[in-house]
Parts: sequence; structure tokens; C-alpha cells
Amino acid sequence: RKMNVAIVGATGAVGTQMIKLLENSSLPLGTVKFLASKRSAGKQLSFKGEAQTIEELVPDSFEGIDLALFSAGGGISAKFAPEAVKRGAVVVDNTSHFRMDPTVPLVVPEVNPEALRNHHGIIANPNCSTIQMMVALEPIRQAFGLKRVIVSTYQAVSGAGNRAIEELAQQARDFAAGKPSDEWKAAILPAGGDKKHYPLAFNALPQIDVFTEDGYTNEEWKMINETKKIMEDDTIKVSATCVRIPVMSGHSESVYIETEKTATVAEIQALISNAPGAVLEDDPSQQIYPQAINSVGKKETFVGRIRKDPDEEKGIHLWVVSDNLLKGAAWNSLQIAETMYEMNLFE
Ligand code: A2P
Ligand code: 11C
Repeated sequence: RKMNVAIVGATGAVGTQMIKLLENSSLPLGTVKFLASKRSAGKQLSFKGEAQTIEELVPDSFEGIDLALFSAGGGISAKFAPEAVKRGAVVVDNTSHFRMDPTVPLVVPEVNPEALRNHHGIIANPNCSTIQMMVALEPIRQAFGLKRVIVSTYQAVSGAGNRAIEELAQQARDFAAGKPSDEWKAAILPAGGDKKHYPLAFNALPQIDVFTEDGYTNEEWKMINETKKIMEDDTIKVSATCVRIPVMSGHSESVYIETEKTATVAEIQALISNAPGAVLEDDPSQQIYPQAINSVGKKETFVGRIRKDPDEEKGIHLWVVSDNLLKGAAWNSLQIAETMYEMNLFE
């Protein structure tokens, strides 16, 4: 049967990518509905070459919808995802709102697709920086065990949405025009909801999302908690430092791991080469390594700079890059829906 699909946040940085991916999806599409705020209602977006009018999101938007992909912020998901489920839709939610709810599967299809079987209408899409790390680490975990992860991220501004992209672009124009940096406007970054704002252009901000009382940010806690939930192992030690850099799209990560069994670089490279969703780009002699700009528009996660720690026999360093709007958000969400369809999980 045909599937009627709604995209919530259709005008956003992630929603725009969801629409593009849906045009080429393996799902048997019926109707497609684009939902956003009142501000966008009545405007048009193109779908498969035809104009489609954006509608204002209201509870009844979900009448007759089979699949709703949400990416309009946690507050919107909190309020409207239950409304969609009440009306018979399956929700794949790209916000952090439901992720740690024990009744909600948190899924990276390459890692824990079986968790989808236990859904109660809502499936959570993990945080972008977590997802790409899972794609790289799961094959290593399966073969050699995983004891510890220490990750530092270099995250692109598109993770913070369209207004943040525009803020960085304007600062770059101001720089080019010779305007001093204390005159650049910063109203959103590092975190829309926080008190102070700093320019990102030609800068690095060690804050993504707001701080918790222990000195970590929410983004760092997402990487820690989500890793354990997706890998279904609370004993893995995880710590993270999340940093925003002036890149438009493509998150990069320096990942240090300690495995249970000793592995060689060649063994890790072979695992990554054969891993679903991963691409090995690792040849220092030819200066081959993953780069954020090369990841844009691709669904895969790119892994390179694989090397042993000089002092820790079971320690390995990797550089992991992926398009945060695709595998980190829109593609992982749609891939969850396609996987559920293949598993016959839509009644
Ligand atoms: P709109 O463009 O109408 O404001 P981004 O992540 O790029 O900032 O995008 C956020 C998305 O969430 C946009 O599609 C935005 O729509 C949507 N959104 C924001 N607030 C609401 C709301 N109250 N109801 C529905 N959609 C919303
Ligand atoms: C960023 N990771 O790059 C964030 C965006 O929990 O879904 C996604 C936030 C989330 O800013």
C-alpha cells in the first residue's frame, strides 16, 4: 500500500534535505504534506518538479498520515508527535526530546535496527555527532570490543539551523568587507537559548547547546548517553568535547577508542572498508583523509587517520566525517522509515 508522508519543519535546514531524499526514496509514496509554522503557510516548495503548498502545523495535519518525519525543534515534537501517533502515524523524530525515553527506540539502522520492533509509534533519530561515530565504531566494537571512547568534535554550523548558517555567512561577508570583528552581529550562536552570543567566523566555540551544572554541555551529554543506548552497553566509558567551527556542513570528529582485544591498523581499516554506511579514506602517503567539504551531499560516513596510540596498546585514533544534515539527520531518519518498511513494521 501507498504511504502518506508528512514533513514537520519542511522549510528548515534538515526538512529541506528530507524533501530532497524523499523524492528518491524506496518507500511507495502516496501523498506528501509539508508542514511548518504559520509564517510559512501558503508558501510553496517543489516536490518532484511540482509546486506543493506548505501548511501550518496543527494536530489535524496528521489525519490520514502513515509516516511523519519531525525536525522543527524539541518543543514542537513534544506537543505534536503524540498527536500524530494518536491519528495512526509512525513518527521518526529528529529532535532530542524523546531520545532517552526507555520506551522509545533510538536507532542507527547500521547498528541496532532490531530495536525498531519495540516501537510504540515514536522512533528517535540520534544526535548528528553521535550517529556518524556509531557508524564508524560499531564494526570495531563487534570485532574487538569497545571499552572507552574519548571524542572531540569539529561541528558545522548547519547543525544549528538555517538562521545560524545565515549568521556565519553574514560574519564572513563582514570580514571580507573589512569590518572589525567586534562589530559582527551574533544573535544565535553558540546556542540560541543562551544569554551570550559570540561570532563563529574565523573562530572556534567550545560550546554546542547549553551547559549543564557539571561543566559539560547538553551536546556532550547526548554523545555520552546516546552511545550507550544505541550500543546497548552502559559499561562503555564515553566522554566528549563538542566544538563548533566555521564550516557550513559536515561534522568532523577526532575519536580515541580503547578496545577490549588488541587490533592492528590494517584490521581496523579492513573492518571500515566492509562496514555498511562507512567509507575508508585513509592513505597518509597520498594525503588522503576525510574532509568536511567532501562529505557534503553524501549519505556515507568517512573514516581515516586510523593509527595506534603511541603508549596504549589497545588505543586507536580515528578521524570521522559525515554530512550532519544527511546521515546526521535527514538520511538517518528516512533510512529508519525505509528499514521499518522492509521489516514490515508499518501496520
Ligand atoms: P518556519 O520556516 O515556518 O519557521 P531550522 O532548523 O533550519 O531552524 O528550521 C526549523 C523548522 O521548524 C522550520 O521549518 C520552521 O518553520 C519549523 N518551525 C519552527 N517553529 C514552528 C512552529 N511553531 N510550528 C511548526 N513549525 C515550526
Ligand atoms: C548541532 N548536533 O550540530 C546539533 C544539532 O539534538 O538534534 C542537533 C541537535 C539535536 O548543533
